[in-house]
Amino acid sequence: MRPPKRLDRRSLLKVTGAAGLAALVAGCGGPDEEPEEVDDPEEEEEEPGDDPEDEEENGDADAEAWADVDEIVLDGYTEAWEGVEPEPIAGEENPTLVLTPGEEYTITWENADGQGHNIAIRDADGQVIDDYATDIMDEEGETQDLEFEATDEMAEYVCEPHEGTMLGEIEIAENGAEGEADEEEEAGDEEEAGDEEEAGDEEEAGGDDDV
Ligand SMILES: [Cu+2]
Repeated sequence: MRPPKRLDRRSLLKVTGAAGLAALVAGCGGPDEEPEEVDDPEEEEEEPGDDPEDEEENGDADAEAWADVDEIVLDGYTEAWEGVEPEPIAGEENPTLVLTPGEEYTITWENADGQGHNIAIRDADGQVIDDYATDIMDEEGETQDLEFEATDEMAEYVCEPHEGTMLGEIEIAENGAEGEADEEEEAGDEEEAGDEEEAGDEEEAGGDDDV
């Protein structure tokens, strides 16, 4: 009676992976087309008005929206990072990223203004974690990937040359993996009956009692 959530997630991963590859290939030395950017004004109109208070109150909904996310897309402007994907951060400046510890993520960002930017992940003390810092890239339209595994200590992502403006928070989801993570435990089979090992300690009493 298990819901097919797992399958959905797997196939989704494959699809995004392939799309990511295609985007990469297209971005390398190809023509200046950007197949990924599809302007769809209608879609924007359908979005309800931005209501910051609403967003803050919907912490659970946020966590749910981030549950299956493993690819994050940002545009790098000197003024701020701008969210592109996933949906909850689209169009947002220096969006907060909600990550689940132990999950692998890729941040792909595009240099949107031709200034020298990079991306780094820091802990709460402002220290870069595990060399998660990319080389500075200053060509407009260029993209860069940073792959990492989320950990509890991650607190912020930043462009090191512009840490005053290009800095966003990382929020670590607690128990975010509950019920849907890559658990391989198929609960149920209690096979551990039967092996009653006989602890054969036959006490050798009274060895040294020579009287
Ligand atoms: Cu920058």
